[in-house]
Amino acid sequence: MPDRLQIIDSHTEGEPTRTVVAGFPPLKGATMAERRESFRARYDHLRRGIVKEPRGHDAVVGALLTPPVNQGSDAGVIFFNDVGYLGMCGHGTIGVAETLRYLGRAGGDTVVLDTPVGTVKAWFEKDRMITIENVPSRRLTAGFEVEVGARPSGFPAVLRGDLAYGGNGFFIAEVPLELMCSDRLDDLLAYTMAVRQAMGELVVDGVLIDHIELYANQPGGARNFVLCPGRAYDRSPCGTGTSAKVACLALDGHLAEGVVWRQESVTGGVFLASYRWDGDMILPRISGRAFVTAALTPVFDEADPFRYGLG
Ligand code: PYC
Repeated sequence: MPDRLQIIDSHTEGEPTRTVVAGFPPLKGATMAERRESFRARYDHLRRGIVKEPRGHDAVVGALLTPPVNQGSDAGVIFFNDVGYLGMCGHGTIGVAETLRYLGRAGGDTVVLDTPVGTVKAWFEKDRMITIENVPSRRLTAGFEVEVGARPSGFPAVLRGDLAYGGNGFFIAEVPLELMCSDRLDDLLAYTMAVRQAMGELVVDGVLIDHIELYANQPGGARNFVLCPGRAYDRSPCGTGTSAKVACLALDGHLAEGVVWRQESVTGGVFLASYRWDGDMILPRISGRAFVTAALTPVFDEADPFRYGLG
């Protein structure tokens, strides 16, 4: 068991990514999905110790770098959070690309990363922007309806929207713009938790719907709030959530290929999104900025009862 890891912290449009760049034990598996299972089975205590309190907090998304599994890829990455593991992570991919650039490990203008749900590409653009091309994204169900019981004042009793996939599973529904503001953050959190509770554990086409995305349209795009698995909300507009949204817009004929959709989070972070068709697949592109905030060497002291996290 390692007693030290090397970590680079960054944030992407406000949402933290904690990238483990060295010191983690090698994972078994020929695919990233197998390696994620090996992580879960053997080292879940390290996941907790890296992202949970007292070393982290519930909004931190971890990213473990591994050797790549596919020819032509630069690295593998497994994303995780305070409650478990993610398929893909859009803000996290931008954070990892910036981290590799910071470490001088990015090579050229692009970084190709293998994830448990597919290979994604990131490229560096001007003004510190990084664009990623995500895994194929799609709608799973249109017109899905949830009745929400106890809820903060002004929030709808019935929500209707799309179940969609953008590397993770989302329920995406519209609410009035006046609710989508930082003054109502506590209410947005309480409401989306109530929505998730009302939905129960829902799996559609093998996709677990574990993110709730509320949005309100505004000129050129939307403002959103995304509840992640657990009790944290995404401070960024959520890359996989924006991908799922863009897929639904494409399928409804509301966004043409290559046209930019501006997705703003309730806390003010912005992603510029578009998509391209590849045969019958929708490949979303998400652009945003990440900044390195710290280089850490966490210590796991055997005498510390909370070295692997609280709870
Ligand atoms: O950006 O895809 C994302 C994401 C998922 C969970 C938190 N951020």
